[in-house]
Amino acid sequence: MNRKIISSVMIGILLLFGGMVFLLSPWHQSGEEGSLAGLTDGNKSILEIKEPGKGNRPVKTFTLTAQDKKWVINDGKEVAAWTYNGKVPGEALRVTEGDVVRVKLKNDLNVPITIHWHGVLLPNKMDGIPGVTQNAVEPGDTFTYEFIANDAGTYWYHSHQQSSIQVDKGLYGSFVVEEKEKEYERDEVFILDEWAVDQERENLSNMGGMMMGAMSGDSEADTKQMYDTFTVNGKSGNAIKPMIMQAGEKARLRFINAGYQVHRLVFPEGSMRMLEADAEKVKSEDTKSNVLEIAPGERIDVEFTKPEEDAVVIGHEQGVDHADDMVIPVISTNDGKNGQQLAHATGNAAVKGTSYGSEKLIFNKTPNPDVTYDMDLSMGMDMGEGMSFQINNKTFPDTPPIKVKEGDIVKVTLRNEGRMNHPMHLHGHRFQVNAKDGKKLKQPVVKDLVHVKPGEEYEIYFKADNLGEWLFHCHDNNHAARGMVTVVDYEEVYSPFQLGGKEDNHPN
Ligand SMILES: [Cu+2]
Repeated sequence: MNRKIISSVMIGILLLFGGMVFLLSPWHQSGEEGSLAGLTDGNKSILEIKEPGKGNRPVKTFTLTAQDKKWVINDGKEVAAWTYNGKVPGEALRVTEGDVVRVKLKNDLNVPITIHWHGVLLPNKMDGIPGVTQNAVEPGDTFTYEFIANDAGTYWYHSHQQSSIQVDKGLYGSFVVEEKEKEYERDEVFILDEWAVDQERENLSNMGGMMMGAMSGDSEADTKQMYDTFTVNGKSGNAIKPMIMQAGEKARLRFINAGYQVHRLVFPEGSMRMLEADAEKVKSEDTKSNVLEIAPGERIDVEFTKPEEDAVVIGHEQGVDHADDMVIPVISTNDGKNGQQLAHATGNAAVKGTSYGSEKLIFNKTPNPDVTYDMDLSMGMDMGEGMSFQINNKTFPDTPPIKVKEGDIVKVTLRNEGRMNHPMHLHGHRFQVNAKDGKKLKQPVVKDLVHVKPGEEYEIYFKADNLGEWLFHCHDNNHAARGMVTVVDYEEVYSPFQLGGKEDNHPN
């Protein structure tokens, strides 16, 4: 071939490459500006929705200050984190069911932020979505969140302003609502995450990863490329503190996946039984599996029983890059051995958030829906905006909303036509998963996040019983930032807030 042709082809490839780096970098967000279609009709502002009385319930008060912090993940691995109260994860919040929770957010960062209470059923104006339920909290400002913690379970909180960037940088923490009568004395929270410690690598491989993922069909290639370190409660490998437990001792372990990759944890055989998924109790009669799969954004609680051996580990399934970063040693004495070098157990078939039926259902038989919505999840390549993640071939804020009236029963069929995983999360409601791939589930599951893998289809039902404007989006925040977001839009109410604007409201 002619040398000139070769070099002009090379230049073309380089230009394309360079353009993609710009277009796909996390700082290049698609244009969210103005009011959302459908969110401006309705007679009542979401700020005027009547709230339940708080009576003389106990009030638990917290202050969360968002601030910069150099965070040490492990020796030699330090990141410039954004934190709530100087820690990654942020301050762990614990209350008792029925408490009034009052959290004052103070913003000492130089970017606007919010707090979203992931999984908590609360009034719309406390949901923390900039441009939908509030204005982003500007640097130096404060905002107070207040709601009743009605339902015991494991939750988490995180910023919902530019969440693909802000959650990535550490703006998240656990929120546990304890039962009035606690079943387990020993109760621990573990938040799983991935970090791009080498920031320079991040932008480049973000693009490369997405491209490769799209071409190779690897459903996680985008995030695998981008992140080089796994963490448990902000630490990795031998910096993770072991749990000290005696043989036969039982503990409740609450796992929260704050990252964008699926994590599979391998437990010693016979030591793990699932208790709850997304704060809903499950019927886990079968305890044969020792592998727990946790989707991005998902919470799963298990009962763990310490085996006879002195030291064991709960570790990430092998065969995945950085698996050795994610290991929780469990040892019987604090004698300096930290257990990290122990062999991981080998796993059998994994259990996950939809493996067991829920104890309490919303619908005892398949209801007749008032509203049906087919949600096709797909990937697109738009040369103007880079790679996009679509709902019904549109990207947010142009995605068609799910229009409901208070009291409606809503059926949504989620279908993943792309080649990447989409953990879809609904705010302000729980839904019941009734069918997968066209087949009725023997045991329906109540959740607020369903992990839709490539080719899969789920039928979910929920009751429109919480007036407001509520996001329904992919919890791989990189996908949300590139369009995979829609809104459950109640006819009766409107949002007085705007996307973009001088507040710079960017919910994804
Ligand atoms: Cu997704």
